[in-house]
Amino acid sequence: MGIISRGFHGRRPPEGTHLPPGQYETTGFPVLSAGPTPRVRQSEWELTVTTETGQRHAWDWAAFMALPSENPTVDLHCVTKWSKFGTEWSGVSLDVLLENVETAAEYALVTSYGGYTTNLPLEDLLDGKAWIAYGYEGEDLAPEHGGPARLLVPHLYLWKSAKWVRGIELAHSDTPGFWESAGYHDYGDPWREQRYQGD
Ligand SMILES: Nc1nc2c(c(=O)[nH]1)N[C@H]1C(S)=C(S)[C@@H](COP(=O)(O)O)O[C@H]1N2
Ligand SMILES: [Mo]
Repeated sequence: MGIISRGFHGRRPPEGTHLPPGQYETTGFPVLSAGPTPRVRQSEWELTVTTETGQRHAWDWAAFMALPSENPTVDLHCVTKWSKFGTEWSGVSLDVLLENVETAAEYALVTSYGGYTTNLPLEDLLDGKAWIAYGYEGEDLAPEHGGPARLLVPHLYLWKSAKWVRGIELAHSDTPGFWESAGYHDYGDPWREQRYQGD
């Protein structure tokens, strides 16, 4: 990967604070899905990255599992106002996945099995800020939480963490995803309370 600047738009939490403005802590793990849970077998799962020039990179489950993985512990913040602290995941960093992807794109549109989409700046997927997660608390990621694999981008509201992830389309321009087209904020920084358009 090259060329683009690696700024960080997300506001960092004040020291010692876990709870963004307007949020409350929950210890449960609510399921929020806009439709039915797609059942995707590992054997038929594939993740593709497509660049702005049409270059296509694909990983089947075996190729994906052969990549080095990490065990991030992160806080989750849902726009419906619950936050969950200290969740433990297994996943492959987007830095690893995009290492050999030649692109000058600034935006990513993430697509899911089932049709969900969400958009974010490419730089928000880089520098240790995002993973393709396949494990949760030491177990396979449950289907209702996005298994076999989901995007995990915890510094933005959780609607950006696409469950049942299937593709990442890199582009020079920003295309709003499912919730972003329905009035949610284009970026979604919980520390700036960017819930809806105009926030
Ligand atoms: N594919 C897909 N991903 C999705 C959603 C969805 O409906 N479909 N919902 C989003 C929303 S609004 C939230 S809050 C989180 C919820 O994740 P959870 O169900 O694991 O708590 O998933 C996000 N990712
Ligand atoms: Mo959400």
